[in-house]
Amino acid sequence: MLKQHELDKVARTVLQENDRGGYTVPTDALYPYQWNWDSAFAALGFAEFDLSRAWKEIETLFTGQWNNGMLPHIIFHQIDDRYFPGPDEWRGIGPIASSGISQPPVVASIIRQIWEKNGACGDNQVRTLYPKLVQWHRWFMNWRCDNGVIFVTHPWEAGRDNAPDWDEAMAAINPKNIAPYQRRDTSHVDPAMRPTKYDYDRYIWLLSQGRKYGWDENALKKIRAFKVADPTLSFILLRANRDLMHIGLALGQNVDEIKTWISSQEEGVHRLWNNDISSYDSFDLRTGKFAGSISNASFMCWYAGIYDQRMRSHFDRIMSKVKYGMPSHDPDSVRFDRKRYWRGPTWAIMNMMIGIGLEDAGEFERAELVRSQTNLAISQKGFAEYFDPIDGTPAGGSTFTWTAAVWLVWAKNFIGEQNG
Ligand code: 2M8
Repeated sequence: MLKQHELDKVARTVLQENDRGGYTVPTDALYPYQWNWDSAFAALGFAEFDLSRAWKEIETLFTGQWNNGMLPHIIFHQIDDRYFPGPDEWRGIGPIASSGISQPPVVASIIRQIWEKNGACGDNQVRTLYPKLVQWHRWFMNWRCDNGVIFVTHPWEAGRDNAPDWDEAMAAINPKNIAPYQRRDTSHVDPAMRPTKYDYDRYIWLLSQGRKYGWDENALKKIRAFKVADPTLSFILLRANRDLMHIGLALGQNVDEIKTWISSQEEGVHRLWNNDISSYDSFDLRTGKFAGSISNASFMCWYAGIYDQRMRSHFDRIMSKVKYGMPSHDPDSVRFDRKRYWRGPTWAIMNMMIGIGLEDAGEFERAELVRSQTNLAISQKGFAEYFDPIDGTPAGGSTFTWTAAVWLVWAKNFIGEQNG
């Protein structure tokens, strides 16, 4: 096991080696492009030792912003055949080749975090980025909001690709007429740690629908086959809107519009509460049915500033069963699969957001528990994409950008009441 300062050095090296000049890939080969929320976490990591590089990361991300405000989930700066589906499949309509959907909008919160930590450094960057953030958040409120709850139109939009949250909605899709395709992910990573072919057929079919309608949200709105209200997007955007309002006020901007978003979301997130399982949950907006899934996103309520004590008992129950951080799905569920991606493994970024939320809520012991387990995973097993939450086995890609960033900015630092 490496010592803390040695790990710091390795974490910095991971970020530097994944740097492709102005943007950072999540990891080499498996994900050779710029991903939206990965990039935001990369910026947070860079801000620990190279502030100008941190701002550059976010500026490069926004070079891919579409005219309608959407910030794509992947920006294809340079063609790389090691990833599928690439730019020819997606045919995004932005200034740079991109995908056609977005991803959890952590950027505003990360910008605030970096800006506040570094005083006046970054004023110019924040002033330039602010209107772009407003445009992006407005896109979410216009196209992904149903009475205050935020929904996904593709599992990749939530970032939790094969989570059990989407099982029923995915089962309702008949992926007919998709052209034959060849996956690349399973040539980089053990297929047992990745989504199945059944999932990929549906991912690709949903993508082909978007492409067919030229990513015209107005047209797509009428034919959507997948529309699931999601705690990841709902909670992350709520926090991001609060942070955006804070930034706007600091810049002397009128934030009335953002205030209306926040109030509508504060009302809306309650719709995610599933009484049958006493938890925040996803629900299918087409059928009204809950997914019945207690996931790591269910615990992001605190991150959104919803200080709901009802999630505590699930938190304590689940955390008593694992050693390496909050699993992406409830270990007591029959759908729990400890190695398969978003159906069980633990993810450093989710742990960090859960921990930050708990700390904000004054729940220092619980925050420290998630932090110390994440610390254990990384210090024992390295900078993996995700980990088996029970025995810590590293899974997915290695030398992973966001895991390195989480180490530098959060996992290595003890959380106690005195720090709160
Ligand atoms: C994973 O998703 C991509 C598609 O976006 C994939 O599997 O090909 C997810 O874990 C997602 O949240 C993440 O941003 C991306 C890159 O790390 O990989």
